[in-house]
Amino acid sequence: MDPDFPLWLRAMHLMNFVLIGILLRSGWEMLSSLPRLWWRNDCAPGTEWLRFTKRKLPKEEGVYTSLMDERSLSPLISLPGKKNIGLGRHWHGLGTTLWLINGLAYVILLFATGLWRRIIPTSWDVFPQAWESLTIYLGFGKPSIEHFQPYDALQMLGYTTIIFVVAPLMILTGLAMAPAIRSRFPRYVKMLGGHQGARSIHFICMVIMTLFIIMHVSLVFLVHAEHNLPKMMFGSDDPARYAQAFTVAVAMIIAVIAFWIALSYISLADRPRMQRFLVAVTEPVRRVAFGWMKPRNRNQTAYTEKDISEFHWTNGLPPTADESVEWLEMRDNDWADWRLHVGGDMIDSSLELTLDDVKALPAHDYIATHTCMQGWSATSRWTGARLEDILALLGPRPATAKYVMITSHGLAQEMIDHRPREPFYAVIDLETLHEDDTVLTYSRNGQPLESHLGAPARLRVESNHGYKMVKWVKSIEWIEDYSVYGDGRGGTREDSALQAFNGRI
Ligand SMILES: Nc1nc2c(c(=O)[nH]1)N[C@H]1C(S)=C(S)[C@@H](COP(=O)(O)O)O[C@H]1N2
Ligand SMILES: [Mo]
Repeated sequence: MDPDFPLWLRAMHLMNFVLIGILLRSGWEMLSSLPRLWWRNDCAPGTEWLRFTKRKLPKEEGVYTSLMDERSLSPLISLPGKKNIGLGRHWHGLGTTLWLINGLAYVILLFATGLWRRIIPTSWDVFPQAWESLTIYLGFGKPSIEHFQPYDALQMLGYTTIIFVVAPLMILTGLAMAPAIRSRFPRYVKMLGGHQGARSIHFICMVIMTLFIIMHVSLVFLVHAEHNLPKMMFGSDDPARYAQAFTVAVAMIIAVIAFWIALSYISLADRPRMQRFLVAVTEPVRRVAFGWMKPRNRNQTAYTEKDISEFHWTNGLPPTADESVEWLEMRDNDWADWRLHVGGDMIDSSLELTLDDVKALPAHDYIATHTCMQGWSATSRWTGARLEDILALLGPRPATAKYVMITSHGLAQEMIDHRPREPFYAVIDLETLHEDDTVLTYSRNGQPLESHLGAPARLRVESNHGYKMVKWVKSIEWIEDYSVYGDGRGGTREDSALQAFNGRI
């Protein structure tokens, strides 16, 4: 046995292969839900630097929704495939957690055992030597086996770049896409080029990672496989065991690919069950990873007037006559008859507020970046009344009220089982309710809310993804538990797209 290829190294290498596949495949699921990439944070139509769809975006705001832009990928390609961004995101979360644990343990062991010396170059000679290897490869030759002790200069450079540059960059840009980070550390996100910059860099790193994997696996089989494969499989540099190692390696690769695809089909077989499982395992991790950061910092000043977006995507179009004649009539009457119902079954008193009543409450005004979990973003100035101030008009919180449910005049864009569409709603917990920027807004960029953005009033929950931000708000109610409403997952996007109740990340 060659101690240079200890079991931990081989096991973690295999684990990494399995997990990277999960991350790539679930990442493609997310990309397919908004198959465009931008550097600009307003995601204006026609300004994307790369797109994977032939659809042309209308220049006009509010006629095209991001849900319409979704593409469906085969479960053979993405995890789980078939427009399931909610499950894709949960898989990405679970994959990231396991990949981080595996990767961290690997790097620690690398340094603890001194094995880092053969991966991280310590001499400038690595560059001329790598160049020499490269010219040999380019001439379709193989560097002789003496170069590999156990890695040649080109491998050292490749591995070091992937492990210590590309992987950390993926972690940093991945974090920047989380609203938990975006809303608390906006300057950090700005440094990476905003949400879209982070998303684009994440994508480019993914491409580098994918090309690396293809090259890496090919070279293992093409260059001195009789040495590589016995080392990888058995930890021994014994060419006599090549046939055995080759068979085990190929069988393992096939088994891993079959496992990746099986995850897709298992997920699709019972999507709500898979959502429950994935949320149950990822939620505690989120709590540990992000829980310590509460409460989020007040008085954000990171975004200023010059960050305000020219264009704002839409998700969900204004209610039509089959959705709410009431809303259309109120709109035509300039909202004079609009009433916001504030109450709920668990409380005897209720209120019907006019728009002026809402405007009479202390106005909260701020600039923030909206991120839809599909991938687009836009920065706007919002003005409104804090949700907690509105609920305070009812008196103290009923003792058993644990959540607030906000319901729209508009209907859900689609239901998970294609039953008739039900009113769009979202539920937030008490902690979210009391956050600084949980606001019922009536104005954007100093103007009354446009119809497509939720006129006359829409919810903003700046610590969360867009799916909590109910537009065309009809009622705000105290509730005890959300499991009795809708499909019981705490909101329309949770019910129909299997997003997590916790929309912070
Ligand atoms: N009533 C209603 N509210 C809604 C939606 C919807 O479809 N209907 N979509 C949500 C989602 S997923 C997002 S990202 C934001 C988009 O807000 P915007 O259209 O103002 O950009 O609205 C949220 N609120
Ligand atoms: Mo969204």
